[in-house]
Amino acid sequence: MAAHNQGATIASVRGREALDSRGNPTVMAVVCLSNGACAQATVPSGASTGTHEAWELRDGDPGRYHGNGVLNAVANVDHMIAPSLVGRSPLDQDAIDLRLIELDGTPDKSNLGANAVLAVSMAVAKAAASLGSGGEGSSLWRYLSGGGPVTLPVPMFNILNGGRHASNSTDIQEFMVVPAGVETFAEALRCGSEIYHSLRGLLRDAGHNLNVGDEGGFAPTLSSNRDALELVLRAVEAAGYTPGRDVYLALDVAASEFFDDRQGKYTLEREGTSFTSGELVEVYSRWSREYPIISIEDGLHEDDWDGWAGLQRTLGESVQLMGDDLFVTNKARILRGIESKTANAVLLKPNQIGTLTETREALRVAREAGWGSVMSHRSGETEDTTIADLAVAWDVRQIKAGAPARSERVAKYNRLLRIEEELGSEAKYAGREAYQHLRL
Ligand code: 2PG
Ligand code: MG
Repeated sequence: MAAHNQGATIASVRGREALDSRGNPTVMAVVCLSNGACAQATVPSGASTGTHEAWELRDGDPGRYHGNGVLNAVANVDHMIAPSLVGRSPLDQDAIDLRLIELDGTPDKSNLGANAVLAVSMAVAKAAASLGSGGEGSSLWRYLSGGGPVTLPVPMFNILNGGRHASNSTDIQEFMVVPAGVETFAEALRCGSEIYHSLRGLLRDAGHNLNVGDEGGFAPTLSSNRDALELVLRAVEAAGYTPGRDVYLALDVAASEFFDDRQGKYTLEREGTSFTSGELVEVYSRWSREYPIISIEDGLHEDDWDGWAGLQRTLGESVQLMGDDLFVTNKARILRGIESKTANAVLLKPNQIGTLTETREALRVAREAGWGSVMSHRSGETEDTTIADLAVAWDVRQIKAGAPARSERVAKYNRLLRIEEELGSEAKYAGREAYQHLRL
């Protein structure tokens, strides 16, 4: 590493408005260093957002982008954040993130906007990585791993989209296939793509529409959620894989989206029925006996802590029960979940909390409790591939980035392919080891 790089400092920080995969504005940050190197990062945006997530700052000006502009967040990058980072070393991510947290001064980043803060947090990490301080080259994953163990994560491919990510499809938001039983990430990607295309064939033969939802998965109009499970299972088989050995199934129910506050019940429109927490847990139990389901995310509402504890008691030994809206990548909520035994895994979305350091902290507490973890995209994504590097660098072991189709999804998977190549004979695919917290 050239000596002048070690002393490089942040020379400028700029915000930009860019579009995400749904055509909505989002925040990009560009960080340039005193040695002339520049790095940029763009943040994603959710649709089925948790109530307890950090604040995504939008302009609310109905005359621009239907109120979704982010010029205020961009201005916060330029005028509030930049002056306090210029001149600092990009190499101390913790100190940079702490400064961002202090500058914002609120528990939910509602002052500067979590979108402004995260864009800068990620761009600083990328700029620092370009200095080669990870030891070799300029890989973000290498820099962020700090020499610790790295693995290629098991991908969870969302091949059938429903809920808020598609119209007139299933109540359940995501039906995923999980190639935990193959040997390498490249094989896992091939497996996901082959199953995706088998599913397309099955849908076409059955006369369904072949439209896709926000995350690239198909969004057929089916008469029940179970039909979707059945179709996905058949697609696995049609592609020549063995369910429960090569490939498992996973769900993101996103149950907060269909919880009826007034009745205190969960309404599955496709089934024409409402369920209490306990009844819905029974449904999941049944499905888990009939299908090789390895993971259920947000099976219950984001504040149904008692229901979650019941779910964990019933299925927690054999199924990954993962909190997304429940935990929102927030250490305090994860600690509450650990204390009250409400789950056994955490979904990590950097923009739910606002900085890389806080995201890593969420992972740390979950891991210390023996929980599983999954790095995640959002339904509104961009070409930014930071989450692929984070998954490898932090040894997260699972990633969900949508279907193996549509460029903003595939960009993450392609990045992982390249990292696997970069690691060569040292590459290690997490495979079944990602599920050490379960009895498979
Ligand atoms: C989820 C995500 C990503 P959204 O619920 O896990 O799949 O969706 O970004 O809309 O919250
Ligand atoms: Mg989710």
